[in-house]
Amino acid sequence: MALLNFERKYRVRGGTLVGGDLFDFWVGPFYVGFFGFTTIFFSLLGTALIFWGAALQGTFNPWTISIAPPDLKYGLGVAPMKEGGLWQIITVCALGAFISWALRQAEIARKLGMGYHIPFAFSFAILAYFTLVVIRPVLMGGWGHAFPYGIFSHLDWVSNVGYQYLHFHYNPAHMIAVSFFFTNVFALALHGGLILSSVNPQKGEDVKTPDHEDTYFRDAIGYSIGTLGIHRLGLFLALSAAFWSAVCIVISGPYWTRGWPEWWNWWLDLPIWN
Ligand code: UQ1
Repeated sequence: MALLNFERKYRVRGGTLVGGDLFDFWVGPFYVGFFGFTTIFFSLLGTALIFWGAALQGTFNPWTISIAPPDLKYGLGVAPMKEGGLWQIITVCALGAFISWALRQAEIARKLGMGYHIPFAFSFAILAYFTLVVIRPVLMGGWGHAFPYGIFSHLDWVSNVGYQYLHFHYNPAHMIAVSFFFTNVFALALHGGLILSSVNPQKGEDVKTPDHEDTYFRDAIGYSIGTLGIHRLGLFLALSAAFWSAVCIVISGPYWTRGWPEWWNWWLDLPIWN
């Protein structure tokens, strides 16, 4: 089917969450909608504020630009513009843009009568960011616990916070998150390899069917999860990786303040060793 043919079929009015028909149009290939406008608004404003912060800092080197959150002395209050207030407004813009994007995904899904799996999945990425810059700082009583917006500076923050808990790899939720990230890579490598091996044959050879794919794994390991199942598994693995990442940072500080290796003393303290 030619591209413009199915565009006529699917680019129809309706299904909007906000704004009725007012924003229900396309610009070139892009659906706009109310949340298209709010996405553009928050991203342009946020980006402009980052450039202002860079100018105040006196550098436009993309590696070293850094917008720091307020000092801990400001607690959970509003900080002066040049002392973290900029970071606070940029955070509002970032959340505004991310949430607008998720709602735009939901509107497009509604227009097409599809499920909400994509906005649901993206919301886990938003949750991970929200946990870092809002939930954990609020639980710890200061915006200064959030991370700075800069390429090197946020890496320094991750390293410093990690060492604050002595050895972050002993954080049990971090262990679960990392395991999910690795399992994701494993599953995507298997899936990508399997699909290419069956539907991208050499010249002159036939494309293989899902039966071939199922049989490959039954021959290899006695089990196939199926063509729908692998995508359910993939989404589960990806969402779990984001979820446990959020858990591992939100428990560091609000729940556990010492080194993570020490947390495992519960094991040595079990009464069964006597
Ligand atoms: C699989 O079983 C399957 O079903 C046919 C796929 O679908 C195309 C896959 O991509 C993969 C990777 C598997 C194997 C996965 C498990 C968990 C056995």
